[in-house]
Amino acid sequence: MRSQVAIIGAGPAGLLLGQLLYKAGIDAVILEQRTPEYVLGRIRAGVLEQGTVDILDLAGVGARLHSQAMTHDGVEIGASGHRHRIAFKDLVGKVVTVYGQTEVTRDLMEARAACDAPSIYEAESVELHDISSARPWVTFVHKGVKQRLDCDFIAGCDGYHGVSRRSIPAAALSLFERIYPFGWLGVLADVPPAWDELIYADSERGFALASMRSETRVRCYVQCSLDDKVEHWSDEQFWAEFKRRVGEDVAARMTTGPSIEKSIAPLRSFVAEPMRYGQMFLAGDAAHIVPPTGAKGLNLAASDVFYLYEALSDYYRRESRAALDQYSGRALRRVWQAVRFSWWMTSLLHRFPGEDPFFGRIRGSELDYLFRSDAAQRSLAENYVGLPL
Ligand code: FAS
Ligand code: PHB
Repeated sequence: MRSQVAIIGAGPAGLLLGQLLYKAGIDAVILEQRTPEYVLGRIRAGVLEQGTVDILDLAGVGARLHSQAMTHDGVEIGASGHRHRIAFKDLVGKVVTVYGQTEVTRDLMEARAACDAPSIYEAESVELHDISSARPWVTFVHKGVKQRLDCDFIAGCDGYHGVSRRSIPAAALSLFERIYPFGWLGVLADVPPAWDELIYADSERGFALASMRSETRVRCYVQCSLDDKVEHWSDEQFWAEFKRRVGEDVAARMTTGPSIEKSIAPLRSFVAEPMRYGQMFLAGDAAHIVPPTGAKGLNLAASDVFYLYEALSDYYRRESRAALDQYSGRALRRVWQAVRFSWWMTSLLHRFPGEDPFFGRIRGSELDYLFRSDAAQRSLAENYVGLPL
């Protein structure tokens, strides 16, 4: 089997790259270890930057998003018992789109199926070979049969635990990581949101986030300890804790309901440099992870993929390798801006176990400055809505 590009992973990064390459007439095969149902069952991101929406439109998959998504002109930050609105549209003239990653993935899957482009699900034991040569190749096992895919390029879109990054010799990689001493317990429930825009709440008991997927479905999170387990939390316990943190007015008017999904996500900042080795290019979580506080993970995957699509299009259209050679540096510049912002939002809004009192005062002073300063709010706004591609 042969293809111009082998894409490892059918999450948002792999599927979006596949769709962009298809539109450019570049053939690609996607190899995914799981089933489509499993991929769709993972509940993750909820907020899209305008740049991401534009890239989804470029890929031809924005129709349902434009008919069903909500746009938000701001978010609220809660601290010390009151909330302050960060008015994106007034501050920087941009908005964000609330549309779950599950729906983005579903739109991309349906578009790929409609153009009959090859995706091989349940592709096991994927291995990358000769990635630093001009003729890389991939092997995998599908339905018990070992197969080989020869290609010009490999796109490692297989997430943090994938095989692509691990196929790069350790000596060729620089890894940067920060593990946060807490996680997020998230609940999805079919109840109407009692908030118009997202609420990021810092409270004495810890962080909480009130988000949503639609006018009838909420996505809510509470900061939890690293040794917490989902089974430790009944729905009633979750809602009681969420209400203690999100603010009395919201707690008083909100409805609760049974969780249709409940999971704990660990929080880490992680970057692998460079995002390229030979003919293999990393994109999305395969190259970097951010704590979800800044709503950047999915959006970074989209910008990586856009840069890689442009570079591959240049190569196949004009036989130019310049953009391929610039890919890693271009992507990493935006990655580190998002890593910094996500680290800052996480440090600002979470109480760290055993936090020294000095840092606690610094955090309080930072929030006080944020609530008083248009300049500080403009800085948060321009990062949250997304820096230019
Ligand atoms: P993904 O991990 O989504 O996809 C990688 C794909 O590769 C998967 O389908 C996997 O099965 C496949 N794969 C892995 N190894 C393979 C192999 N060896 N062979 C073949 N296939 C392989 N971001 C936000 O913006 N907001 C959030 O609230 C948020 N919450 C998150 C919660 C959790 C638990 C996690 C893990 C991430 C969260 N993220 C969030 C980040 C998330 O949205 C990612 O940024 C996004 O999924 C990145 O997409 P991909 O890079 O495609 O990686
Ligand atoms: C979500 O809706 O899942 C979500 C929104 C914003 C975040 C993190 C998660 O920062």
